Amino acid sequence: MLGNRSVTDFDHTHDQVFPVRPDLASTAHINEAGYREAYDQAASNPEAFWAKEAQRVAWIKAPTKIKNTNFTGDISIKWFEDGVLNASASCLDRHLAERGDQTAIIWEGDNPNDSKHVTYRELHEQVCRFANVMKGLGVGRGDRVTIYLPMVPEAAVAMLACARVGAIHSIVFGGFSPDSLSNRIQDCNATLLITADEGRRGGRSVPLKANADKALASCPSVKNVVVVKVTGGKVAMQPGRDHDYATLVADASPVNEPEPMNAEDPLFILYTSGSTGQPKGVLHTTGGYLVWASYTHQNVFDYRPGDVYWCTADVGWVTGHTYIVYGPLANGATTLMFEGIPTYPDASRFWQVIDKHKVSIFYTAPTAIRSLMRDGEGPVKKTARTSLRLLGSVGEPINPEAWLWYYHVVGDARCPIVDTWWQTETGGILISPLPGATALKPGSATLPLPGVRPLLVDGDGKELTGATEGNLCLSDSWPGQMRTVYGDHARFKQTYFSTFPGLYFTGDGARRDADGYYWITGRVDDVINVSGHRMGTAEVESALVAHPKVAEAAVVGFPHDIKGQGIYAYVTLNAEEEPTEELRKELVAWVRQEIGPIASPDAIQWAPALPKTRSGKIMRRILRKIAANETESLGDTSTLADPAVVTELVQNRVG
Ligand code: 6R9
Repeated sequence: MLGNRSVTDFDHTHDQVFPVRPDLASTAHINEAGYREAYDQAASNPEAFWAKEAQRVAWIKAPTKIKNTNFTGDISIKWFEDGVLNASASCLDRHLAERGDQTAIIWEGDNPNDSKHVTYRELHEQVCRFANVMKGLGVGRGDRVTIYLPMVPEAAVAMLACARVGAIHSIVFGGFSPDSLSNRIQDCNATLLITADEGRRGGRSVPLKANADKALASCPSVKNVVVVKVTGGKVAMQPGRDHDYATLVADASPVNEPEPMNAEDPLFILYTSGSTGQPKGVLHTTGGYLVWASYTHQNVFDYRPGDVYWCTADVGWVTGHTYIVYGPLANGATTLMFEGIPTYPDASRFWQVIDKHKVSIFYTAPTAIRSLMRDGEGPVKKTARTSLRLLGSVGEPINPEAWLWYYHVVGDARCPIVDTWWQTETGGILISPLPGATALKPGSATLPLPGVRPLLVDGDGKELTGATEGNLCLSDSWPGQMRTVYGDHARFKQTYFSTFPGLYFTGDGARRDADGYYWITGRVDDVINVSGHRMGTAEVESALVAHPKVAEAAVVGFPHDIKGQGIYAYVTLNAEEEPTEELRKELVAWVRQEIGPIASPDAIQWAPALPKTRSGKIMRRILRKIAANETESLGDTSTLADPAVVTELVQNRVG
């Protein structure tokens, strides 16, 4: 049941097709014929296609070399390599003449009484001032700056000021622990940290500065800390190291020349989880990323001047980078930045914000939709939402039930939904409907954008054709692709290009139907997707085994109604330890403290032993089945060293 309606009320069939709305087919930036043409051009002559699209950003020196990419050998990806630009100037300075007084950022606070508008002119001035502050602190081209801020306009100011002086920003989500923050600072040797006294979320405060102080105890590279006053909460300031943001900015000059950057100079690092080891620093460069951000923001959301565009992500994730800051600002859009959560003060908040600010394009995650569905239609229907014309989804597969609720209840069957598939690594959207070109099927990300060459391969890397299911790869580069893992090119090559040589492997599985539509089935590696957040099972395991009472741990994902996937941990204790409820709680708290709240295990099962092959490999396939309660179909267990282990685990399954 969906609150007061069941899914069958929406005439739900899995192959239901929603044709392109005729008015959109004639008014959208790209219609069906336009899509086919663009797709063919980008495939047959990428140089010409992207030379033209590159003109959407402001170049100091326009590129003449367009594409120079190689998915074999050492893997080298270069786009627009002789072009010179500055991302901050492309997002700000060039809009001043035409739309200096237009709102760039609408900020909506956690408290529904707090909101403000920042114009392009004001944002430009703040960025120039803060760029001068950073220069004064000795930060320049190529230096790394870690940003650990809540959802306040200063987060966008900090990003753009880094871009302005040529520094590389690395944003760490405010929900990460001091340990996670310190690992990410150490990996890139950041010299400056920008943080806040506290964050605010759902009426509660998050102790960012206190967390930062803990992290910095093990980060000698950080010479300066700039602290934005958000709540005014009392925090310790270390003289000489810590500085008040407002004071520095007030004293700085509002005039700043943007640093001319090469298209292939790094713009940012963003850490993301993989199937092994510690999170890796995904590196994006300036020209290709910005062109891709602008191209996809304009066409996927069919953005038009006058739209009020709202992406509910946090700037700590890639979606916030590309679709709150860089894409919308590159296109001169009005972008809404929301500090709060969907359920505070109540489950109507999203829809009230839409009415308050006349939002026309709304982009959120399936997990938010599913959690709001629980409260039924009431909280939605008490708002008007007449300003809405387009809805978007990102972060994980959207189940058809959630899609239909989003379409019928939120969008009043009037707004197309763009289900956008992409990754931190891809920089921007790769597979998505275009509102004026693509008929929609609930649950399908539909078709690749121009310039995107997906293919499905079997376990041996053999291409599968026609309607089929397999491992999702990309056979050629697109401008927004990541360039390397910061400081570890070998890991880049190993992670993405070694499984299927010559192809970029996404880590996702997908089905392709007879219409060529892609249906992403989820990760096929040891990455789990919890509420749209990527979590490596290896990370959670290493946090668990770091606890003094834990001998061994194995972590898998399991289906979760709201989160998409939940975290299920099998824990083997040291011989002398007793498995108690108290210890279970202690381990959950331990993981939260080690990694952050998003990594909290949903279930911990005490495992006297783990199922292993005779060569000692944990058989995760079996652990996944037990966690999902699919114990009748455990598959082949003949290679197990001790089959009795499985019987024990099945009997004592939690949940
Ligand atoms: C943008 C973002 C990437 C992983 C990706 C896939 C999943 C994202 C999706 C989707 C199905 C969609 N994913 N969008 N799965 N349909 N529309 O989320 O980046 O945090 O790096 O996660 O998320 O599994 O591989 P990131």
